Amino acid sequence: GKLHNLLLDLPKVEHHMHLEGSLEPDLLFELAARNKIDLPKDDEAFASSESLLARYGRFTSLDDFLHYYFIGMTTLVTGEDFESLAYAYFKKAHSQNVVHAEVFFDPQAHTTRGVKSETILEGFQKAQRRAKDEFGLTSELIVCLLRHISPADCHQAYLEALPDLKNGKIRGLGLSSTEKGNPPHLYKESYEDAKKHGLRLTAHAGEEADVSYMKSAVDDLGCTRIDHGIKLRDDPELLKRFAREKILISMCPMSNVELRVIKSIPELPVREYLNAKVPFSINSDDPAYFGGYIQENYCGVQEAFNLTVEEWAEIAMNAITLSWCSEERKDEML
Ligand code: ES4
Ligand code: ZN
Repeated sequence: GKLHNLLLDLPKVEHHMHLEGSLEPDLLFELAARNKIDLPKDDEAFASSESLLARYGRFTSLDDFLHYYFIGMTTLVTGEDFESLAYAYFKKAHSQNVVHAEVFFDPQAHTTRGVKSETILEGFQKAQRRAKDEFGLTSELIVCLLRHISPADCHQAYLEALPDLKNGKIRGLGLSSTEKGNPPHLYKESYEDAKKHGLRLTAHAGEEADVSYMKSAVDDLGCTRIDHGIKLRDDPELLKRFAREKILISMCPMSNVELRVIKSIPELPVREYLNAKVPFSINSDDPAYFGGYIQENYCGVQEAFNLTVEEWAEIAMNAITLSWCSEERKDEML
């Protein structure tokens, strides 16, 4: 049957969303005007928020999307901009019954334009505090290294984030951007250091590239979570290991369809992962770009797989128990 009302009421945890990927076209144009940021004049997609949204519906690949994603975020300049961005996401997430969110951000995309890391972090922290006070929604920040940038430059960015990783303002380390040709092991120096400090580790792997990238993220980087990770059926031994070690896969169904990684949601390995007890969560990735927030992704999975209440309960429980919040917070959510 259709469980969409149950899925809306279900307390949800989000593990895979990029705050910069929640920048809706209307806010993008508003910030561009306010901050006097020039958007590309040679691309008609930037004529209006309607044309931009229409272009978002025609992505051909991860890189095609990343082109727009990195232009969009150049409109973010002040602490208030980062605060508004994150607060708008938390508010929307709360409206869909998200009770806890672990969210990525890309400091390298901002510091290379002259935005100070403190500006970004202070803006996000204000939004996090407001979300907690107003909605009871808790959140954690995960800093992403951008793998289209050299491992040496990424390591510098990691070292800049390290004090805030150690003091808990940032909960963990991630790896994103162009996957193919930039395998996880290249970023070993940063991950090894983070591991020494006992930090939480994840990486985007097995999105566009093959399952060997997932293996490298686990073996070479020590990741305990993998973002996207939809290629596991190609390595049955590794699949068993994910189940045994409870390595969480943060899937993003609408993202995969919009970026043409799959043709449609039924192609996702949801049945295989449920049968093999590989833990996974369902997430929005870049909701302003892919046409839906977490609820639309949950409903898309239900349309495709017609899961039972028991299966949804298992998905929701795994999302809570494999979160990177405190044990006390998990107990509150269970
Ligand atoms: C991303 Cl869908 C996706 N893949 C890799 N990196 C990303 N950064 C933001 N969205
Ligand atoms: Zn992502």
